[in-house]
Amino acid sequence: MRSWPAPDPTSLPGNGALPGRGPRVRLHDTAAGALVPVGPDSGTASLYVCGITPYDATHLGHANTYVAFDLLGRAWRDAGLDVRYVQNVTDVDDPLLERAEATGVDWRELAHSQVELFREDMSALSVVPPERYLGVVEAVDLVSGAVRELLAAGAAYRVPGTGGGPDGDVYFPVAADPSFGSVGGYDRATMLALSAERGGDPQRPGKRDPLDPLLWRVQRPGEPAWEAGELGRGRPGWHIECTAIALEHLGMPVDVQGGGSDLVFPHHEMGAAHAHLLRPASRPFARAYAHSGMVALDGEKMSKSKGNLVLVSRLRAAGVDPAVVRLAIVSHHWRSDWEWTDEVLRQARERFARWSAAVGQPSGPSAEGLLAAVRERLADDLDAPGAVAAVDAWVQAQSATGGDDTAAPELVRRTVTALLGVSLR
Ligand code: 5CA
Ligand code: ZN
Repeated sequence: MRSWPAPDPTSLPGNGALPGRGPRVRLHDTAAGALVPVGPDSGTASLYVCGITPYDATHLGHANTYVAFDLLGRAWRDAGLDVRYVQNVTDVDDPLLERAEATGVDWRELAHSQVELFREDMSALSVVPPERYLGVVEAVDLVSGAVRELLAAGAAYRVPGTGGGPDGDVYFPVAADPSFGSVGGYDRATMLALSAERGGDPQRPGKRDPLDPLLWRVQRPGEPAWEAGELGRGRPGWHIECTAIALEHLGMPVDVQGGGSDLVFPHHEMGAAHAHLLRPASRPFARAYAHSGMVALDGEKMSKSKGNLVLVSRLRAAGVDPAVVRLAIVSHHWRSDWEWTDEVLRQARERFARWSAAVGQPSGPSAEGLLAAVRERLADDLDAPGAVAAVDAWVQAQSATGGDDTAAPELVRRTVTALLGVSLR
């Protein structure tokens, strides 16, 4: 699948846009419950971020997640690393098919139109595109191959049909992975509750463990399906999709597996368990599991199923500068839960205007300390609000006392563009 146009390469770190280099990046790893260094000392860092299920894209919650991992990619580049980034599109799954059915739109068309909007939004938000952007539809053979491998390894089993359903849905036995549970660290009661809430089927009869997730769903009447050898016609379960794509296009372990905090369990826990059985010698699946906070609207998590959405495309259509939207996002810590309000947008607009005016001046206070401060803040668990505060302080000093460094305004502009991804006007 086509990704989206990249920002101007000369605006990115690591291309001579900024003098010197940033420090090694440390990030909060959900599995360790602590900050860990992420990415190698030199060479290429690998990143897999879970992509959208393409209906009702792109809301501010999605944008928050992809901007968070874009900050990581920029910090890595600034530290001298190359970045190999892969993202999926869940373009076949129950919620997408249900929405298509409910609205009378062909599921392929729905997915196509929403992916198109997502691309435009990501590009408008200056998010550096993944090197590989893959839908499940185009990765079906890869995913069914992984399911067959698990069956051959004894790490998958078939379940008889119930309630008139066909025989042969394939499930993964969570008991097969001795480290199952280590990503989220949840107790069993919590795992059962989250599984029921987030696409699992703990009530399904015939499973060895209620937590066991679906790997392959045999075709039901009217559902899309693909031939998959001994698995029969059907479609992939959700978690195995990301595992199969990540193993094929990044290899294992990946440096960072990312997504929103609603993916810790079951999605990332199950994805890791699948990988541990597929490539036992290369454990763990990821060196770090990183989870961005949830964006809410009117006190509730913004979600497609609830319909309480602020869409990036609607803001753009209403004339809001996407760089202002990005500034509003990076003014919040990537791991914190926060609420989108008109006030958040108003403050970002004002800050953007102050910053733009400041970098348009012929001179200002020296900005080398600012560049070092922004780098230091971002390398410390992507503390973008700390970096924003450092820029605020420079802008404040410039308007209060000014300065005679004629290179400073341009250096501030480049710092903000390259590291925060916010292009000032
Ligand atoms: N296709 C799957 C991942 S394989 C999926 O979760 N799709 S999604 O469209 O529901 O979400 C896409 C990404 O946005 C995920 O990383 C998810 O964690 C994140 N996300 C969803 N809602 C929010 C929210 N309200 N705030 C922050 N991030 C969110
Ligand atoms: Zn995923």
